[in-house]
Formats: sequence, structure tokens, C-alpha cells
Amino acid sequence: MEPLIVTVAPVGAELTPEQTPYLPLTPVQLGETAAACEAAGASIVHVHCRTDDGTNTHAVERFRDAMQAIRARSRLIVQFSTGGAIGMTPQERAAPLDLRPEMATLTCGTVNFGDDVFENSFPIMRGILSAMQRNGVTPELEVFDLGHLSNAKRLAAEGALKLPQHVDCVLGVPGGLDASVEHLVDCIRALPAGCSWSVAGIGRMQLPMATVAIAMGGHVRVGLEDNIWYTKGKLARNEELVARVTRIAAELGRPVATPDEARRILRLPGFTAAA
Ligand code: KMH
Ligand code: ZN
Repeated sequence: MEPLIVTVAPVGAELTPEQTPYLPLTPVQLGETAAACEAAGASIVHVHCRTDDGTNTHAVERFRDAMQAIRARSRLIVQFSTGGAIGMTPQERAAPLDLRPEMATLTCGTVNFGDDVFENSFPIMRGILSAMQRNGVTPELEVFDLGHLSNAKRLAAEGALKLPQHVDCVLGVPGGLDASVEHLVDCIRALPAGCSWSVAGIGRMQLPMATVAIAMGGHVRVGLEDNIWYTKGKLARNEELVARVTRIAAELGRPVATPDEARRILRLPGFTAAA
């Protein structure tokens, strides 16, 4: 089995500072979190940005500061979110790609998202992909539902998306596929040929889904974006969630990938100098 790639998603777009004091809101906090998570075994950081008071922002300046702060303190692969927050325009979501992060997410279809709708029509996806291609950014395909894998194949058939890519199965969003071993296997069976995969289980399913993926040879995403609890009643810090999956991987005989090993596994062109 390949070494385990651990992605940390430290902040996301849905949580408020009232829910947990451990959200990294500022660029410096994101950088410090990246360093702590690298030390704990992470190799990718999935970046959303907030203003100092916790409001979501997709301002290019804020992403520039965040990327600089992360790169000043770690060698983690910087992966920007292009999902942003519900209500952001597709143009806002794509704008930070001009900073040329090594990776960025592409959610592969529209999905109910709690009581909201997370809109990812084909024109939106084509627009985000073309901004990624223009900037040499490697996509991570986020799939919240099985049909999203069909959409990825459709985008590849029309030439908008190069395959294979890394696919992250986000399981347990209310409105998407539930988090279960059966659904994870359904996703893996439907992967486009040659794709690597990871799983991001939502809420209390983060740990069981990660454990299954470690045993199956997949990769994992953990972090507060998907789950704020370490155990019932105890709020987690990002690095604690990373350290726990690293420990489980060690028990199962699976070493974790360094950021540079993850770059090799994901066929990334290489670490570019700080922006
Ligand atoms: N915040 C969600 C609406 C991504 O980062 O690419 C979308 C999201 C996906 O978090
Ligand atoms: Zn995200």
C-alpha cells in the first residue's frame, strides 16, 4: 500500500467561533495550524478563509496571506477550496486560483446541503476547471454523491477535465450520500480508472470512515471542517484529529506520507516557491 495521505480541513465555511474556539481564523492561525498538523502527520491542508471575526471570505488578498503564512511554517500541499460558502458566486469561488496553489477542490455536481443547495452546474464546473488549467492547479474531485462521479467522467469526455485525478468522497452531508462502508465501496467501484481516493466522513463518522480507508489503502481527510468533536463532549483541535489517524495507521502498519511523498503519489508538478 502507498503511504497514507492525511488531509486536514481545519476551518471550512459553516462553523462559527461560538461552536468551537479552535477554528483557525487568521492567516497566522492557519499557518500555525498547518505546522502543528504537519508535525502530527498531515501532508495537505484544505484552505477556506475567514475574516478575523469569523465571517467567510474568498478575497484573493486573504488567500494570499493564508498561503504565505502556511508556506512560511510548513511544506504542506496547499489546497484551496473552490466550494467556498453557500451564496458565493462562481467568480468569487474561482478568483484565488490566480495565486496558483498546488491543488484546489472541484465539487463535481450540485447537491442539497442541509436546507441549502450547493450549486455546481456544468457551466460552473467548466469555469472553475478552466481557471485551474490556466493557473496550473491540480484538481481534487470532491464527490458528495455517486452521480458526481458520472459528472466527472462526462467532463473528461468533453475535454474539460483531465483524468485520472485524486477523488475525495465526502460522505454524510445532509443531502448527499450517507457515510457508510457500503457507500464508500460504491464510490470506489465507480471511480474513473487510475484515480486515487480519500474519504471525508462528516461528524461522528469521520473516525470510522477514516479507519476503514486506512485499512483499504485509501487516504483520509480529517479536521474541524467536517467534525469538531474529539469524543462526545470534548472539542477537538485539528492536530489532535490528525495525530489520532496517524496513530491508527501506525497500528495497522501503514506509514503516513510526508508532503513530498504525497506530491509524488498525487503526481503534482512540484513545490513552487512561496507566492
Ligand atoms: N462549504 C461548502 C458549501 C469545498 O471546499 O470545495 C463547500 C465545500 C467544498 O466546503
Ligand atoms: Zn471545504
